[in-house]
Amino acid sequence: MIDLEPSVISKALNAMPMFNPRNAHLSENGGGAANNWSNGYRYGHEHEEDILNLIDREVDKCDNLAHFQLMHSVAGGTGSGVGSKILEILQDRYSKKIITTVSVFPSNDKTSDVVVQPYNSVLTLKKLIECSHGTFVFHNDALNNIDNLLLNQSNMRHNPYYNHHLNDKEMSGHASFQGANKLIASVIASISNPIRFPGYMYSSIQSIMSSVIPTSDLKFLTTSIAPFSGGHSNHKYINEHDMFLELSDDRYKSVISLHGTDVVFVALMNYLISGSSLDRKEIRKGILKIQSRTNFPGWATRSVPVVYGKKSPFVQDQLLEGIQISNNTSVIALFEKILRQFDMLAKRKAYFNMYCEDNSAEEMNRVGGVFGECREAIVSVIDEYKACKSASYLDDEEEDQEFRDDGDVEMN
Ligand SMILES: Nc1nc2c(ncn2[C@@H]2O[C@H](COP(=O)(O)OP(=O)(O)OP(=O)(O)O)[C@@H](O)[C@H]2O)c(=O)[nH]1
Ligand SMILES: [Mg+2]
Repeated sequence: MIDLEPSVISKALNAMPMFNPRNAHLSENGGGAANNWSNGYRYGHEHEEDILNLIDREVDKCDNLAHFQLMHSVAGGTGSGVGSKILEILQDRYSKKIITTVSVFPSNDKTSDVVVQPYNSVLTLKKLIECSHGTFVFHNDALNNIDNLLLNQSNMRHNPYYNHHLNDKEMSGHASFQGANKLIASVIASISNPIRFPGYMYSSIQSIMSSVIPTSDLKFLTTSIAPFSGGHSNHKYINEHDMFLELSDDRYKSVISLHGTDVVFVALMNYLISGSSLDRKEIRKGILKIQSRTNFPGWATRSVPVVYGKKSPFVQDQLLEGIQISNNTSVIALFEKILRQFDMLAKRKAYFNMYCEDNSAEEMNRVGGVFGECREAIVSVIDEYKACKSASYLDDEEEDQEFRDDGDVEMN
């Protein structure tokens, strides 16, 4: 756990007494990274050895290390800048291990109090494109929407994921990120369920990731969690089939779908986590329904893998729960919006000086060049997600040409 504001770390340690304080990195100076990616990245660079020691110490305790997961925000200074440096460190030092990230994207709806958020987001996205093998995208707008939806639902106080720990003040204020963070925490915990309670399938991160990431260019993942509707009293009536439908409900997804446009699903995987046996007939019915309703591109397998997760023996409630991991084109809208905000600032070179080492014209040009490269990398991810909608996406043009040329020779 790393933050440049000591008060944040001490609050987190107080809230989580089980967390080993030796694994918390505190900045001596305090004060945070002032919402600036460069400050965070520089700090990470200067403290690389400390950060490495912290990681290595935990790695040494592992018998069979498979994977690293970075949890961060892309918009401030620390999560984005230090997070980017950590991704580089991990890629460099543990090149054979899988790296996934849980990346929180800021709200676009509200006017941001920090004007340079688009710069930080674009700089971080470039590192995610380079270093992460799979990124779970959590968009604060989508999480806020779920928040509001649940607040409007009767009985939501007892929702198994959401509010049953919130008191009245929190319910009425619904301020801060408490609800959003609970959702994120539930999803992350569920994703690793088959690894922590292994069954005969999907008990490794490789098998999960390879089911939802068909090519390394398409690696930005959306999640949803269920049940939401009806609250606790109806929970026991939600069967496997209902669960699948709820998981595919756009309103409960961690990235907002493009309204009015068809979202194409490259891959989709459902988890069913239960303390008792599952009804295979309802599962089959659910899969068929999802397959008929989901917009898969022509080249995709259309299969809907199902992970059968086990409930922790420490959890009293053994009722059915589910999550969905999908790889879909709704990230296009999110990334395009970030780029539009980025362009509005960058075309005027606004606040470039905050990212410069000195005030020289060369340094301004260097920063402009770096920003341009990052922008290009994001445009190419957007293009890839647009291209994957086509049925011929996986066709190799060069191979096709060779094939056609070979055909010509034979014909002659
Ligand atoms: N979902 C969620 N989003 C958060 C949370 N904290 C911050 N954010 C989002 O992340 C953005 C950046 O948060 P900061 O706390 O400023 O980022 P930081 O990484 O600590 O960086 P500095 O404070 O600049 O050092 C905010 O604008 C929010 O959009 C949280 O607890 N949950
Ligand atoms: Mg901070």
